[in-house]
Amino acid sequence: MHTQALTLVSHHLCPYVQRAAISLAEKAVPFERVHVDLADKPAWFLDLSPLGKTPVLRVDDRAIFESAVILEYLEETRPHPLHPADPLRRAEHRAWIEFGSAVLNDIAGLYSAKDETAFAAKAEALAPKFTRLEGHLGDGPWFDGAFSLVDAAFGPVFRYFDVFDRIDDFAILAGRPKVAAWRQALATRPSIAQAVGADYEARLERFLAQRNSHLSTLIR
Ligand SMILES: N[C@@H](CCC(=O)N[C@@H](CS)C(=O)NCC(=O)O)C(=O)O
Repeated sequence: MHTQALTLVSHHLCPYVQRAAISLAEKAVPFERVHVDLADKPAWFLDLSPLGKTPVLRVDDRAIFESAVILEYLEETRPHPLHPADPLRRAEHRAWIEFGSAVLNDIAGLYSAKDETAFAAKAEALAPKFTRLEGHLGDGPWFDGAFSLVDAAFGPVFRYFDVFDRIDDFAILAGRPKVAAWRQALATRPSIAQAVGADYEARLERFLAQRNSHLSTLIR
């Protein structure tokens, strides 16, 4: 029985924060959530977060940064494992979580691309990563057997596409039936659905519209 108070220092749109929120929900671990403005970082946050990034998990008066590290800490200390028991499979899962981070970097490149050419280049870099996933996915509904941290990492990835799809059909995920089924399964998982606030999509759309990017011009 853990008595430590957990606080997830968050940003409303951060996909890395969502990973930790999903893990905590899957493990039924109570926690508080505090949101920071990353455009105007408070001093207390910079004290806790050496890289100035969310998420940070406060455990009583200590603080852990980096989402992958937070996930591992929760695996080691809380019930309901989300990693496979076999070390090799667990290593594979960690690798695919890293792959998820690379996909998130590409997504940030996509929504920040300044013009149509740069946008197309970013979309071209992103699409093969989903082809790779299509080749790796099995019969579903989850990435590999039981719901795992890889699923927790990709729920926030597909959430971006829910908003992108409302702007235009960029066909980045098209023609990949296993990816489509996985995306749908992830969207219905309560821990994933509840990892963001009810106003997430409106907030993301506002954020994208204000980026002075190619995507911003498509929103307007
Ligand atoms: N490698 C980090 C990435 C976290 C990250 O990039 N967080 C973003 C928000 S989603 C952030 O805090 N950015 C603020 C900044 O870089 O100034 C992790 O996995 O926790």
